[in-house]
Order: sequence, then structure tokens, then C-alpha cells
Amino acid sequence: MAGKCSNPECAAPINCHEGKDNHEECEFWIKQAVLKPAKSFATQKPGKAANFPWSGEAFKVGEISQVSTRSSSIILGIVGKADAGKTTFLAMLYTLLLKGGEFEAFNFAGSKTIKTWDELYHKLKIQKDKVKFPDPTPAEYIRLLHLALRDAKGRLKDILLSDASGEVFSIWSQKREHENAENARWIYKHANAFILFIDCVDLIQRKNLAKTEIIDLAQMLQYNLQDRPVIAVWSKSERKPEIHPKIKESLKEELKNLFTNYNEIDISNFSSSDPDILVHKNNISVLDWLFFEIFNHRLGDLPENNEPIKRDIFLNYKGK
Ligand SMILES: Nc1nc2c(ncn2[C@@H]2O[C@H](COP(=O)(O)OP(=O)(O)O)[C@@H](O)[C@H]2O)c(=O)[nH]1
Ligand SMILES: [Mg+2]
Repeated sequence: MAGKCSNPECAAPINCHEGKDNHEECEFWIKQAVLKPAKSFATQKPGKAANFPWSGEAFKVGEISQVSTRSSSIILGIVGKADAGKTTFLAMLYTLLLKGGEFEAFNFAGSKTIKTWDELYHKLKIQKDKVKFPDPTPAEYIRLLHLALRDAKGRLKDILLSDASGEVFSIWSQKREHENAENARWIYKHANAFILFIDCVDLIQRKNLAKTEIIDLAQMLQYNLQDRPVIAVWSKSERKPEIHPKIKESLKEELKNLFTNYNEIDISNFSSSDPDILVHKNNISVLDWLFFEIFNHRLGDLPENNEPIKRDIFLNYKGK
């Protein structure tokens, strides 16, 4: 009695990559003999079509087996000091996807952490000249936000984005083994790729002090990084022109020299035009570049900040 899935990443018959309770009902399952339908989840009540074993809340570290059983999920580690704009980036990313934004090589196919995404979306309220930001990330744990993406061949990829409070990274950047840096160590150990936040406003206000902190963090990240990709994200970059040019250039240069598999991009949550590349395009391009480095099938290059965008993905966004 045999059968197999045409998707090499699928763990069926143990667990269907597409999330089907009965893997034989999956379009990718190649039947070679009659198999008994298997219930994947003990919690499934008979007669109920949709009774999900997840709550929709962000995953904690111990819960990620809920997605990682169906495929090896990709973890993107978001790294940066407190207040750098990490959580807002996640909120903006989801907002853009809801408004029709698209990744280059993947379609958005759902999420098992929809409740937390939704909370972030509702808290990031954008009106003309005014943005209300999400609440600060709770300090004690790492949240992992899930995106299910489908590639051109229709296969699912599970992506988990980490959201941890920035304090742990500041501690970690000074002392790798510090008892309060556990969350940073977990992200460093498990992430397949990293998004390193550079807070433009902090660089304007605290100048070289802010730069030194970013370099400390980057050096910690670089240690034993192997070939994991890193993208430096200049957040709040509608204010990037106010950073002292010497600080900006030296930081850019030093980061470039630290990493091999590296890129950088400017993002913002304030739009000066509609659409605005920094807001409506670049927040998604951060992931496009990482996906290309991870899966090696991105279609184009990162856009220049002044490159015209082809689709008006954000029409009707302002003023909502
Ligand atoms: N000027 C500017 N400020 C921003 C932007 N995005 C976020 N902020 C500010 O940064 C603060 C912290 O953002 P948050 O996402 O919570 O940072 P985190 O601690 O890194 O998760 C917000 O409350 C805003 O005041 C932006 O695009 N431009
Ligand atoms: Mg946060």
C-alpha cells in the first residue's frame, strides 16, 4: 500500500503540506493504492468542515510545530533596538498585502496567525499626515507571525517572521550569553535570514552613539552567520536626508564590509506621495530580496527609491 506526494517538501502521509486533513484529497497526492483516510489532528470534531487547531494568535516558540510539520518553514529574524520600527514594519507589510500588494515570486495564500496580523493592521491607522502606531511589543516573549505563500508551481511555503522586543537585542549586542538575551539568541540560532533595522531618527538624534549601537549589533549578527542573508532596513527613512552625511556613508560602508550575502533598502510608514516607493513598494521588496536569496527565484532587482512603480497597489490607502 503506497502513495506519495508530488511536492518533495511535503511530509504526507504524516501531514499534508497543503493543510488537508486527508492528504488523499490533496491535488498533489499521487495515489498508488487505496489508503485509509487519516485524521491529522486529534482535536478534529466529526462533521465539522473547518475546526482549526490554531487560534489565529501569533505563535510562541513552542508552537511552531503547527506549521513546521507540513514543511520546513522559513524563519525571518527581525533584529533591531527598541523603537526602531520593527513591529510597524510587520503591520505595514500585512496592510499592503491586504490592499493588494504582491510578492514577486509568491502569492499570499493565508495565515495561521491572522488574529495578530489583524490586530496589527487595525492599530496601524493611517490618515493624512498622521499615523497611529501599534502598541509596543511585549518584552517577555518572541511572537512569530505566519504567512503561507504559494509559488508559481502552486506549492506552499510557510514563512515565520519574528517579533521580539528590541531590548533583548541591545543586551545581546553587548553580551551574547546574557541571561536576559535568550530571545535574541533564539532568533539568531533559528532564523534562515535576517532583517536588520537601522533607525534613521535615532541616527539623527543620537548620531555616532546610535551608529555604534547598530555596528555592535551587526557584528554580533555577523559572527558565525554562515551564508544566511541579511538585509539592512533604513526605517523612518522619510527622514534619512537629515542624517549627517558622514555618519550615513560610514555606516553604509561598514555594514557592507561586514556581510557577504547582503543588501540594504529604505522604508517608511509616512508617504509623501501616493503611491510612495518607500512605503508602498519597499516594505514588500524587503521580503522579495530575502525570498530570492533563500529560494533563488526572484524575478528582478531591488528597485531604486525613485523607480516608478508599475502597479498602483495602494490606491485608496490614504485617509482610511
Ligand atoms: N518618523 C517615523 N517614525 C516611525 C515610522 N515608523 C514607526 N515610527 C515610530 O517608531 C515608533 C516605534 O515603532 P515600533 O514599530 O513599535 O518599533 P519596535 O520597537 O522596533 O517594534 C512608533 O511609535 C513611531 O513613533 C516611520 O516610518 N517614520
Ligand atoms: Mg516592537
